[in-house]
Amino acid sequence: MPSKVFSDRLLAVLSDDLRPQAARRLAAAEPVLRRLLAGLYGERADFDAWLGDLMASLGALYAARPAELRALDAQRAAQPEWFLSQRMLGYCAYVQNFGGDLNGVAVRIPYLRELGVSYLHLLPFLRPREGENDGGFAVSSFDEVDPALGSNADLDALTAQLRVAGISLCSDFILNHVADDHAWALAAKAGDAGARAMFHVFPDRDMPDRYERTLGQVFPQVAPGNFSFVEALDGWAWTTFYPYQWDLNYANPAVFAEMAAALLRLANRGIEVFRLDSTAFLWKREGTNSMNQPEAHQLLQALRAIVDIVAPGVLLKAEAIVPTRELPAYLGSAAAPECHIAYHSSLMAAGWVALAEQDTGVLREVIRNTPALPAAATWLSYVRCHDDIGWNVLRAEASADGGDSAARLARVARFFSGAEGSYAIGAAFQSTDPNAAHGSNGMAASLTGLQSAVTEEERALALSRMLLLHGLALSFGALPVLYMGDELAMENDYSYLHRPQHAMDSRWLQRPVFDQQRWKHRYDVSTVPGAMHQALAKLVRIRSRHDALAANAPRALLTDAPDGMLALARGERFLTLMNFSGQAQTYALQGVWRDCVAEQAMSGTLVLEPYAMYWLERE
Ligand code: OTU
Repeated sequence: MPSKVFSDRLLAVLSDDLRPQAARRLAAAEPVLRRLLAGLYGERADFDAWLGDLMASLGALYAARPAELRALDAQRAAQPEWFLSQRMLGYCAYVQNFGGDLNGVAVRIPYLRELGVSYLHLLPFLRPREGENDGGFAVSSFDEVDPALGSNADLDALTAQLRVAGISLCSDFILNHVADDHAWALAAKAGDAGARAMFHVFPDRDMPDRYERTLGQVFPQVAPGNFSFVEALDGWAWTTFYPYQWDLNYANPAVFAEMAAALLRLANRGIEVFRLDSTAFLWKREGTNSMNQPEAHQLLQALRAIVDIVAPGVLLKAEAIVPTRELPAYLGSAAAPECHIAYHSSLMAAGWVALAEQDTGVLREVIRNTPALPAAATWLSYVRCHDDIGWNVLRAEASADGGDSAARLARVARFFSGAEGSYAIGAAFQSTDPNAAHGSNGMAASLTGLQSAVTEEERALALSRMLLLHGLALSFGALPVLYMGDELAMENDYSYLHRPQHAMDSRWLQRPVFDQQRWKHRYDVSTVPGAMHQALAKLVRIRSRHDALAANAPRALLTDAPDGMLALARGERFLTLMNFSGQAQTYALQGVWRDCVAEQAMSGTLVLEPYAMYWLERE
């Protein structure tokens, strides 16, 4: 059917004043959308009718988009690289830990502004499953705020206040699975065939066993296997994560249409960025690990085309914790854009490897494997997050020297669980085998030695290591996101051990409640939280003044630095030097530079003390 038929279904819903703009956006994105969806679902007899209905539903969501957000759309469509600025800074927190509830988060807006934050990722706040819910990652309703955290009206008020403060709200959009008490799951359990088809349900173990031959495991200890028997279904549901998180079946076009509409309804509440959770897992294929499949990318590109039509001010962020070589695909290309932002989990993990090994070999390899990006797309850099630091993404880089990557990464994991006289206090995640590496948990401060520090000198070293990792995230060329508590050097939280539903999941070590006492000391540099906060805030300020540090400004790895160091040039005029080792390192500067932190001129051979970092601009 001709393009016009589908575009008309969308346009028909709109008022006269909206139609010209919508028509322009459709001309640009509708052919792409149709091609992608035809590739995924075109074989179905009812494809044209389905697509027509999808377009009509997009039209209704277009019409419902508040004027204020439409204005933001127009502004951002005119300036699509707005989020690449060196003035963009992210902050990530759980609502309940940071502010108690959504209104409590609003109270902290001045604190965020003072730190220079312009992007706030609040971890899941939609109505979760009753009981265990994986920190909110098991969603029962995409249309309701978790009553424990507030109401939909509170969310609307928060997005409005954040917008005024110049802060974009980012929400998780958990599109791979829903909770087993989501309306679709309940209907499926009650015998509704249409609802059952929203999921991957198998009557017996035949297909699950065939898939299992090549599938990996995300939670091998607490949730082994990828399928769960559900009595009420009299069958096996695909459950990549916990048994109560049912994977959605994107081979069913109804799933795509429903989820796209759910995302846009949230966008119309003022959410400006969506963290697309577990994007790697969206499409299943026998004989593979069912990750990073071409169809997963087509689905994301289709979602992007929809956003570009209805809400072009909105950003999509891919959470795909996959090897470096699989990452660029999540950002798509100029011809087929996908997400705007993708977590660079390899860079994050490699920073920690460099600390553990006092050698930047793996980190350099990751940087070499990080390609230049299409315009208006970038990496998300971070020191750590609410999940574990996953080591397996580094398998390729960790064996680039010909060695055994599993043994090497297992050594790193042991280091961060505190073995072998290490300064770190953390926990290995999801592996009982000391020779296997899965992930490591712990707050940055605890993993860098603050919690184990006894002397002033040890505390100072821990602080240097924390700043070093933050310096990497801030200067790499990305959208950096701080993780709540790190800016105050908060340590591990062991309270999860007393909560039976969390005790098995050591990711809760790094999900503490915001520490009001440390916060009060944030200006007092004689305290650890104050020293951390002020030093970090200074780096943020320096970064904001240098367009050489903008996300996609040029970056080059300098090869003349010793193995324990990383030297990154950001164009001709900016240089960051980082010592990841406990030994002093030297670096011969060419020409005269200015140390942006100490505000003094530097030239000749520079000595970097253990874990020291310099941000230099050319004089
Ligand atoms: C994501 O993460 C979330 O960040 C986790 O908090 C959730 O538990 C999970 O999805 C399920 O919703 O593999 O790429 O190894 O890195 O669970 C998606 C732990 C993921 C996480 C992993 C994960």
